[in-house]
Amino acid sequence: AGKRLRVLVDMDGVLADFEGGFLKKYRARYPDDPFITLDDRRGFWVSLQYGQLRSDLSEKAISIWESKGFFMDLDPLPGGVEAVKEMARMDDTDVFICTSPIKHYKHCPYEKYAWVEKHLGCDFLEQVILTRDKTLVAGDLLIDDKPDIQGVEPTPTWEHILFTACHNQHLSISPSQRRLLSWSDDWRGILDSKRK
Ligand code: UMP
Repeated sequence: AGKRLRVLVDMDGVLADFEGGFLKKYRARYPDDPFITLDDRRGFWVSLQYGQLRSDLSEKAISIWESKGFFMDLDPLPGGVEAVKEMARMDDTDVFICTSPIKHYKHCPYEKYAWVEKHLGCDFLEQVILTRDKTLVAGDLLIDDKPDIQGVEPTPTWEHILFTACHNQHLSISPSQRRLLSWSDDWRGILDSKRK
């Protein structure tokens, strides 16, 4: 009897369309200001790239995800909800949603739970981990679109699988790092590669 596999799945940019939701609401709220198409996005931090475009745009970008309804209204990314549900039904597999809330806490933590309830069901609320430091969470795999995941633990237990997103698709990564190109890619093979 092998041990159970523990998979940590990020939310923004992996299950929920943060980038698409941001651009839509930014353009609606600031129709006369310049914007960055998803094709031109580079780097994990949206606020940083908008600030480089014009210094006042960093604050305007931040105002979008600090608004009520932003996280709740995010569309699911194709295949993500289905993949996570299938993982949760697999033998000897535990799946957790591991996501970092923004520090403006008025809406985001509540809406992340509400999003999980809406798209995955209330039983899945048991699987939600909100943390600003994912290195402290023990697991076999962390599927996440952020290229550098750091925190106080220098040697996290998980292997980071880089989930491809508009902001990281051009990044060259070390040969040892593995990518998941989308939820149509072979996530089952990645899970199997970690089973002993
Ligand atoms: N976020 C920012 N600034 C940005 C882009 C994203 O604060 O420019 C937020 C959105 C998410 C969090 O709540 O950072 C990233 O969380 P993870 O995807 O790392 O869990």
